[in-house]
Amino acid sequence: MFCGCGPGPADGGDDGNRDTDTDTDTDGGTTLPTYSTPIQICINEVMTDNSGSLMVDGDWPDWIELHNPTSEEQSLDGWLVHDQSDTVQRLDATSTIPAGGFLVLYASELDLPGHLPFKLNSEGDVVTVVRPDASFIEVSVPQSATDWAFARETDCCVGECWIAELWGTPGETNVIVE
Ligand SMILES: [Ca+2]
Ligand SMILES: [Ca+2]
Repeated sequence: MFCGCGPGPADGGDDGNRDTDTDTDTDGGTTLPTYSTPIQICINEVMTDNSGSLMVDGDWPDWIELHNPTSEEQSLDGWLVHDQSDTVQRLDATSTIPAGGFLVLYASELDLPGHLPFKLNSEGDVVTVVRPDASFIEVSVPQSATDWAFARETDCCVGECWIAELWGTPGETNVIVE
């Protein structure tokens, strides 16, 4: 059912801000759509097996935290979210992230606002967020123990800066608990 986003016309990666690379367009042909404001949303933190980290709507959902490090509010209207299952959620105009803010999506299979129609696999999963221009950001989440989040050491840090953190910080800035 879902197609056209992988490997995709853009470079993917997990830093969320490489849309303006020119290395995907060296033949002088079509250029990728560009935004007047760079879209730098990142997948900031993921929990695939939540039993005590975050309760929402009477449920303990798996969750995905997105972060907007820019100085402008970002609408995610029309963006897609999926994992390795076949289920895809299209976000609507209610999905916005304030400047410097966070958006937590609940992977619960509950049919409620803010919830996704799939759960995440604690044996390991891949979370993908697809922008309207079909470029995407993606994170491979390793096998995780109950209530351990897979989190960037600092918000939207680039590269191999992921750690496992008990409880995580859903909806708040990522901090390393020493
Ligand atoms: Ca799960
Ligand atoms: Ca966080």
